[in-house]
Amino acid sequence: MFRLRQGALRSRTWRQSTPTLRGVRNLSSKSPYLKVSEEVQQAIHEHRPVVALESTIYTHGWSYPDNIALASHLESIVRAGGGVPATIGILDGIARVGLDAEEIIRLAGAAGKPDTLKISRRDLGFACGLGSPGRRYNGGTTVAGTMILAHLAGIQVFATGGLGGVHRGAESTMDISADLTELGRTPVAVVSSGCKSFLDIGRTLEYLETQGVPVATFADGRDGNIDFPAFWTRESGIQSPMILKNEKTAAAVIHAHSSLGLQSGLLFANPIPEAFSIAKAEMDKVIDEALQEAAQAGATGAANTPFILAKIKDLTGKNSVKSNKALIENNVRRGTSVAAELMKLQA
Ligand code: PSU
Ligand code: MN
Repeated sequence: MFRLRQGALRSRTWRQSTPTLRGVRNLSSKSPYLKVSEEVQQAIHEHRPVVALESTIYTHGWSYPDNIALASHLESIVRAGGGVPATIGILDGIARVGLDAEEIIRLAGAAGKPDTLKISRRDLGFACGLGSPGRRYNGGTTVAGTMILAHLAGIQVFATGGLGGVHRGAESTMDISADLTELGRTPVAVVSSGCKSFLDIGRTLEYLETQGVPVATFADGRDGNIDFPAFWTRESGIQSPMILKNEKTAAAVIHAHSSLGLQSGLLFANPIPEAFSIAKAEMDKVIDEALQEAAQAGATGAANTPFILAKIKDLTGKNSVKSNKALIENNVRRGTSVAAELMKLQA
């Protein structure tokens, strides 16, 4: 009864465009391919801050067992901030929103295996629809894949490390990450550290503009022109289209965007903490080498990003892993706080 009234009185916000709890239950029970954990369903019902976390970083980025440590640490950061984490991925051919600790260990343990998939929008049907009893697919969801499933579950905020983008040379290869079109069509706010400069950051921002995606960078007390960050470095040479003072202002933007019924996602860039940033010149050299090796190896299409990321990791060693960890943690902290501020506005 209470649930019905609440639904009827709800203003035109994202919550209206996302499935209601009843919708989620229906979706979960009607579709054998989607399972939203009880904890996440409950948290959404109670309007607690929920933060989506992706899993391609565990299956195609970090290696075992570091990926498990990272996954559990990120979840604990969300909880410490008063939120509920929803790690998202595909396990045994079922799209899962809110994997538990054992399930994360299973998925992370499948990292690097040839039948562990990297799942973006186009891959969801294959990952869930193919396979045979006892041999269903496992896979990490990319930013795009994670956004889709988060939205189906009614989650509005998602924190990650880096975002896919327009690849250098895309004017001939047309390699543009499906993360960008997803941001154009799925109303989830993504907190990331921008994108790595093996991508064409200028064109990535142009593409996001075309897709109607609000893009802003957290200023943290800085004035004047602020760059859209390039993952390891706070500077990219490309100015951020907008800047945001803090999590509260980010939440205000999400609230206004959704209240207007806009169906696109939002991208909030959170620059790497200064202490962990790596000099641009140093990274440029490494990236050039990684790009050359990718070209020589013929790593194109969906294999391109994981190949380059692995090369960069090889070439930079421990230093870049430490920075990578620091920035993801920082994004998850920030994402949790944005989700908490948003819940206050939507109360
Ligand atoms: N960029 C990074 N780290 C990552 C990825 C991208 O710096 O882990 C992953 C994310 O899951 C992202 C995906 O969504 O790669 C993009 O792949 P593609 O370029 O094939 O769309
Ligand atoms: Mn691509």
